[in-house]
Amino acid sequence: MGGVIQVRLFLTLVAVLAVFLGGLSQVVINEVAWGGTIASPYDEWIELYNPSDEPVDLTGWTLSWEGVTIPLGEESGATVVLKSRVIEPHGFFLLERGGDDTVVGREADLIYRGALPNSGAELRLVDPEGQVVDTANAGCPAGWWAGDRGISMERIAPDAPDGRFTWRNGVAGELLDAKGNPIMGSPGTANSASSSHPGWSSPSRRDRSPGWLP
Ligand SMILES: [Ca+2]
Repeated sequence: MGGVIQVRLFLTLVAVLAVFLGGLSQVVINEVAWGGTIASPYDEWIELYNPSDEPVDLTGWTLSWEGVTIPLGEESGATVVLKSRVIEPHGFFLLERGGDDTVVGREADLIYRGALPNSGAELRLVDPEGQVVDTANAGCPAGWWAGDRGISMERIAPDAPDGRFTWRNGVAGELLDAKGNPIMGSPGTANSASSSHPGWSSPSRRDRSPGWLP
């Protein structure tokens, strides 16, 4: 009998801890331009999004994939220039590769070095405690779930889980690349697919159902 109570107590503690961590871990990898822009395949960029009502200080956080680790809160390693450490509530954080000319009309929050391989990679967003807060492209057997050369891979909603059915190709918006072509994606702004998937705006990521499909 005592054993049953102990198991129940343990499960309750696990559930409380999961809710607590879930409430803290809300920044997501929202868009990945692994194929660069029409101007250049070198001109890659990545967008993070903070769906919460509180600003998030990224000091101590990293974004990484195989062979590349980008400190988000300090200029070291793959981080060349850091212009902002904080993501505002419902705000975006734009990482541009190599320089600030990758996306014209939207200043980068961080400039990094390192390539996203066309053969695919798993991106991992890690908080100061070492917790993996979010992933992008995890489990993809080859290449990427979406995107192409010059076309971004965008999450259909910030609370959508990382998976086969939750990434789409970016579409042309108002921002331009280094040669004046439209960016096929939405760096620093809401993803085009978000408006067509309002059902994904659940109160929190932990409430999502694995059965959800578009
Ligand atoms: Ca976007």
